[in-house]
Amino acid sequence: MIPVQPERFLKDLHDLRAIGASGVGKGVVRPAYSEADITARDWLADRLREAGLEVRFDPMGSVFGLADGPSLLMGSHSDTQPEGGWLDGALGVISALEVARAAREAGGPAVSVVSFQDEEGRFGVTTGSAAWSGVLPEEDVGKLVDPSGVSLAEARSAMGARLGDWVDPARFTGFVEMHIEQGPVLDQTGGKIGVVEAIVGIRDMVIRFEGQQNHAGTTPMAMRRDAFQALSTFNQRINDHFRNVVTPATVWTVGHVSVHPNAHSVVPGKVAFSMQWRDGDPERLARMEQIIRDTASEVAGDMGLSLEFGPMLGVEPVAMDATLRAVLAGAAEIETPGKWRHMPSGALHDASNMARLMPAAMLFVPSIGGISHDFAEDTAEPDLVSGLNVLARAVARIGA
Ligand code: HGY
Ligand code: MN
Ligand code: MN
Repeated sequence: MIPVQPERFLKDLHDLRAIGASGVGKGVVRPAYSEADITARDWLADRLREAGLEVRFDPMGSVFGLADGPSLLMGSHSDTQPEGGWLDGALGVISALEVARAAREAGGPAVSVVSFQDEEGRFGVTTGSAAWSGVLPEEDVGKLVDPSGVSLAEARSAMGARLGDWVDPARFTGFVEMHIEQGPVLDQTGGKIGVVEAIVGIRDMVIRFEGQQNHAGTTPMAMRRDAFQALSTFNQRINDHFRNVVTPATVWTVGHVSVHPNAHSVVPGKVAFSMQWRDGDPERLARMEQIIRDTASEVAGDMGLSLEFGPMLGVEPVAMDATLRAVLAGAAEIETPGKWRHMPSGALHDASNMARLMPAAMLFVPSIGGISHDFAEDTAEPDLVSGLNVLARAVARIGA
């Protein structure tokens, strides 16, 4: 087992949490390329240097700490959702730092560390690792803009001269990511460790309806071409149409809505909204896409509005590497006997993209109340340390 130091690990987790602290509970606000995000990456770069690793920033702003020669890559992301939890991504980055540092102090195995940029998708879907793995073609990166219209190119320029060339994936023997579950399963079953079998696939696009902006008092209901009513009708119809296509594990979300002009006394003429759906079956994702496109066209036709689909982003469902999974499971049985399980991931992770480049595997620890993507996200510290110990035991086996 690699001689990790839980106190040092927990201190670094809390020091990282302080960068972009929201002031609400343990929450953090570190959107990709924000000042807090870049400060956190510089802070991490210093820790990686102190650990004796070669620091590199790639063209997207993902930051690596590289061991010499072939090495296992470990990590996650340090950017957050607009209202982020202190552990989503950060746990994977800091546990990787601790394992890499302790392994180096113990004379091996060689472990490199990464914090990917924009896993939380301010600009896309797991943008940094998607660009590195080719899931997101280079020419599409330049077209990405965030919901407020800021382009990725503009936001990324804040990282200035830090940005360098792509790191060659061939130097890595595999990728291992620890992450909070972000769901209720371990919390509700008293489980301590999840060994991830597979990660769901995702589709995400912006849909726009445009009707007629008008006076909210003088425009009779029958004469309106109300963009919000179109969204409302669309949402109700897809929920009906999905009924015989989806399973209890399928999810779909309208998370971001902008109504124009967003005023009490104006019939909204425009609406733009995010349509995101996830499932483990690519066939089902494709069928849902067809239903979404057909239903939006039907509503636009029925209500006399125009319709526009934005570019669709996505990542395919992916299975985790069986060999790495078996080592994680063996370590979990030693560290948390009978308190671990194989389980799927309903959340997307950088491991989804890494699995295209090399053998990839993930480890979960419980989320209190199953809460994540919220300032209230939290995990009991003994559970964080259990996860670290499972990693330390597994990486000693993997790297041997
Ligand atoms: O949305 C996700 O699944 C990830 O947390 N970005
Ligand atoms: Mn995450
Ligand atoms: Mn997340």
